[in-house]
Amino acid sequence: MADFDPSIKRSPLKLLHMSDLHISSDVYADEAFRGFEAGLKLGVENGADVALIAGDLFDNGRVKQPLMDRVWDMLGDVGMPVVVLPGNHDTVLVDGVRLGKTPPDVTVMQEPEGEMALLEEQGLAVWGKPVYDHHPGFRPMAGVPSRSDGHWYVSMAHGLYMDPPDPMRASPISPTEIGQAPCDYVALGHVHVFRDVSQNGVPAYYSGAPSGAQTKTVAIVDLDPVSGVSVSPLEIVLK
Ligand SMILES: [Mn+2]
Repeated sequence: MADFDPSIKRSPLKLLHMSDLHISSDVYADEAFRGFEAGLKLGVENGADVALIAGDLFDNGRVKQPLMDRVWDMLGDVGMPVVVLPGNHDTVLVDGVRLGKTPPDVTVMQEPEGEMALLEEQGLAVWGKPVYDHHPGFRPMAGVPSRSDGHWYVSMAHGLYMDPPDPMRASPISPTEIGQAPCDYVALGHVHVFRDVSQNGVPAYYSGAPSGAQTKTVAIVDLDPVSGVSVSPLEIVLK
């Protein structure tokens, strides 16, 4: 259960939650980039304090270096810390092979067993396990560490929420894994539509993708010490 222990002092915090941007897509390269730009802009306009990208920032390993550099520049200039969890399409982001030099305020998670990003100034801890092997044995939400301090605590996961689970599908996420996560919020990616899969009082959402064939969205997440957690989809209309 998400806990709101009154003895722990937390300040309100606003997150921009995006996923599945698929920059450099062979199918909709231009739209993917404009969706990324539009999503960041909505986050800034809505006063987000932190941006979370829950996987599939890039579509494939053929992304050109100048485009990658431009994406890092834009994330570095957005005026808030950014945490990126590599998804199954982000082969350029894992192993550090092509990661290169990312801006100081941009964290790209790398640890195969999961890692914690601690944003002291924002009072936020973010945990995530990057996708190295997109197969049924990889469980993106297995082993979420317990809450260790008074910060807001968010888990990011790139995978497929299923109830009931299908043992043949890759990167599964179960209702129990979400319901037992010791987190204030679970920021999901992989499904390209905004979707609420909260369990047992733990808020968990897919943000949807800001480009592509479905309704284009990002999510704004309000973490409030008094009223709790609220999540709103923001629709993106690309001209
Ligand atoms: Mn994916």
